[in-house]
Amino acid sequence: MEYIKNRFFQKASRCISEYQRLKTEHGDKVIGQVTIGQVLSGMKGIPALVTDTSKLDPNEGIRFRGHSLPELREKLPRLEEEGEPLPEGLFYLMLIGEIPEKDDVLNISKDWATRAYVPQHVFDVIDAIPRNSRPMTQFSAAILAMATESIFQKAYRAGVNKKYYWDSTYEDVMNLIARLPRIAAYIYRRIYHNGHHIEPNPQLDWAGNLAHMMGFDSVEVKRLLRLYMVIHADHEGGNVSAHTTHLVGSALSNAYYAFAAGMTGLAGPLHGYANQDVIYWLNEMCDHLNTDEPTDAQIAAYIEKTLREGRVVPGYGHAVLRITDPRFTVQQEFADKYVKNDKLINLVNAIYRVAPPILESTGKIKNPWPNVDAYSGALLNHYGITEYTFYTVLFGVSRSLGVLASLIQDRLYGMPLERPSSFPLSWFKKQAEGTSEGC
Ligand code: HAX
Repeated sequence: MEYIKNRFFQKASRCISEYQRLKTEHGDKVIGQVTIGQVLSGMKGIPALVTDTSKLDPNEGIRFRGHSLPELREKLPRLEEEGEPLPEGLFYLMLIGEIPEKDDVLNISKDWATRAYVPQHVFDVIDAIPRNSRPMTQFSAAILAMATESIFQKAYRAGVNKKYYWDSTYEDVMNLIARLPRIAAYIYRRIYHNGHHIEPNPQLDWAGNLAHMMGFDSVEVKRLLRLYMVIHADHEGGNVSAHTTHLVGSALSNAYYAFAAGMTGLAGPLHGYANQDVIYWLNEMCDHLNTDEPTDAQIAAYIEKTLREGRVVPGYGHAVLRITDPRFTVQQEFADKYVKNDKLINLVNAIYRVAPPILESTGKIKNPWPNVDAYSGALLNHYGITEYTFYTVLFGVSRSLGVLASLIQDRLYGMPLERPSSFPLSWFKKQAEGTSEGC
């Protein structure tokens, strides 16, 4: 499949000189200002990262290389007329910047199938971790253990010229993405199915094979996982998993190190863990109310109780978005089309009716609308993937597509070590008030 690599190089290499030219000729151009509020609020909104794969608009949602999710569900190649696009096509789009032909997508599927061999020591590492430890602990450790395979690391040690770093990183990225479904499914079967593992089927597409190895061979589950892998793939460069992968990669750490670090960020409750936290919180609410079909008034009271206790309502709010997440809407449309009367999905829909005005009335939550995690667990649960502690691993498999496509680009552009400045709190106080006394 060298032609995909060549196509990427042809398209992206035009930007290498632009990157360097901007740096040297326009290095002094001011593009924004940084406020103390931004620094003390987690650097929100500071234009500080270069990411080509996708861009998030607060009032519109995610666009991958300029295409919205509904557009991509129309335009990206799919296996069946009624099916969902293959995530391989989104990867191609993010990497190369063009909507692929069906053959390009099928070729990526084949390429990844040939790269999907996971070395035995990676399974040994997983098996050495207590079975009841969190799936994301096992997932991150397995990715790290696979760094023994890094082609970039060997090329670096052999003294390869830095302008070719992107080439061995491309190989690492393609190998890593290809192997993630096998690792994820291995962890799933290990924890929830007594270690009865299912061998991969190289004839299947990437997401279809993941469903198969987890033990789901129906058309419906494969369709859902293809959708899932597309909508979680990328969310521009500043979110924790993407930024961490980029940051660690900027030290020339190999793709395995960088992505494992990104996954430990995804594992946090304010990020990807939210998809399991939603189900935990819904179960907790139903237990508390002693019903799985609470009224709107009961839901409202429970949300208020959650806020009073100083906890977050998982699945709601966002650091950038100021609308209902289009990834939520896409899943809701999917459920409306294919699912009839599921109690958990009905509950998720009821919370969407009840929660936003309550969250808005706090006056401090900037986005009272649901994010992607508010819906995903209920859909997976409906299709039989009920083990919600596993959901963040599925998110992680998908997220590899965007953040690792970006890592190849980082290498091609020759992006430097990331190293912002930090100051003591007293310095900020001095900037604001002219004195650092009291700090
Ligand atoms: N429930 C309760 N309080 C919330 C809240 C929620 N859903 N969302 C925001 N807040 C609170 C914040 O904790 C913060 O409180 P303090 O001032 O007391 O610290 C205040 O409202 C202002 O926060 P914000 O500016 O609106 O939001 P942030 O950019 O700081 O945080 C989060 C964005 C997504 C982390 C936040 O909305 C949140 O905690 N949501 C719940 C967890 C969640 O769903 N995370 C997944 C987000 C999507 C994602 O990355 N998926 O992987």
